[in-house]
Amino acid sequence: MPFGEIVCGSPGSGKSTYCYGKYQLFTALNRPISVVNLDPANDALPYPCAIDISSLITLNDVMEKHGLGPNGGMLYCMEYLEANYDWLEDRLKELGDDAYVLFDLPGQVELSTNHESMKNIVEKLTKSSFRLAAVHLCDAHYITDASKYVSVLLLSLRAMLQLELPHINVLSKVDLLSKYGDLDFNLDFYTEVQDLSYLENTLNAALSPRFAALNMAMISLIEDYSLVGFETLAVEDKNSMLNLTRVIDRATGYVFVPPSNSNQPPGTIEAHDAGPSIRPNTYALFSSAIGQMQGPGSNIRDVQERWIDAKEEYDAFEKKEWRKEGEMVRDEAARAGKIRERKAPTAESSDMQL
Ligand SMILES: Nc1nc2c(ncn2[C@@H]2O[C@H](COP(=O)(O)OP(=O)(O)OP(=O)(O)O)[C@@H](O)[C@H]2O)c(=O)[nH]1
Ligand SMILES: [Mg+2]
Repeated sequence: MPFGEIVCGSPGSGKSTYCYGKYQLFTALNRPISVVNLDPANDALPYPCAIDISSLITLNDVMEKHGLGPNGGMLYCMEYLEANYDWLEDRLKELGDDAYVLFDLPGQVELSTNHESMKNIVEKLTKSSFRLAAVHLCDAHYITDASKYVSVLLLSLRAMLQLELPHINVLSKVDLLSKYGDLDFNLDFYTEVQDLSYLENTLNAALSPRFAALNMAMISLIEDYSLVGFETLAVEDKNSMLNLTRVIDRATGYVFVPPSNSNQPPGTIEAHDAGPSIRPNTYALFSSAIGQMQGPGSNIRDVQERWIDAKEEYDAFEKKEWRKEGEMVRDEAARAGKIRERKAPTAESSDMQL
């Protein structure tokens, strides 16, 4: 049964970068992954692409041929993809039953909030036995302003109701948060969508009384349904990526057990007596998907400490560790080179053997 993620979110929220980051992480972990580009305007793809909508239709062609602007053209492309769903289906079948597929969507939010084509495509994928989760990225920058945070909450709720999939909202680019000054509340207030009435003072200070009241009415609607929550993501941070992966695996029910003959993942230390029979359990990092969430980055207070409260100290520490690691790799390579030199038969010794 193939699994996958519908990666959606507003323009520039980091969808394509996330797909590339996940491709690199999974490749290092020997975990299957294929990326499907469904953005017909994406002409500089950062990742190796298994299926590219551009070989079916491109935004430029549509704009030229039908005299449409970029946004109308994008909706046309999605309707065209829906009408030609068999094109996508045939290519997905070629990826096999064990595929794990990331669908990189365009940034137009209406595609995941009110336009029907993407919803219909998702329905068709689910019917063809795909187990999917929606990963909805929102730029973390929006939590620095109360009224923008309210609109991100509404947008996330709307996407959840539209796509009808197991849904994970993500505040992306948390590594940049400290640049925008102090937050009004701790990070967990925003991710856990705790008692939002605390936003009242901030909204009253920033908006006219009528708009502040409207925002408060929207807040109470969001609280009534208590559906929205957020994970966090800093795409270049391995712990952050692993934590988000665990959350998504949990939502889809994916359990990864590498084949018994799989190689040891790079950077891990081989136990002396680790034969092939115990290897899958040793390296099945994700087989605990249904277990407790643990590990660095799984606690939101740690995320706050890493990226907001003590970012500079952590950055300096990581830099030092990378330097050490680099030196170790260099020394190891030099040592291996010397051993190879010693082992290589000289012309004289070869003659003697003959
Ligand atoms: N610092 C930081 N930058 C990020 C992160 N994720 C993405 N970016 C940057 O954000 C910018 C936009 O990223 P994209 O991946 O192109 O965003 P997108 O959502 O695919 O954009 P569209 O396809 O245009 O909707 C790029 O400059 C990325 O390098 C992150 O976690 N941290
Ligand atoms: Mg993109």
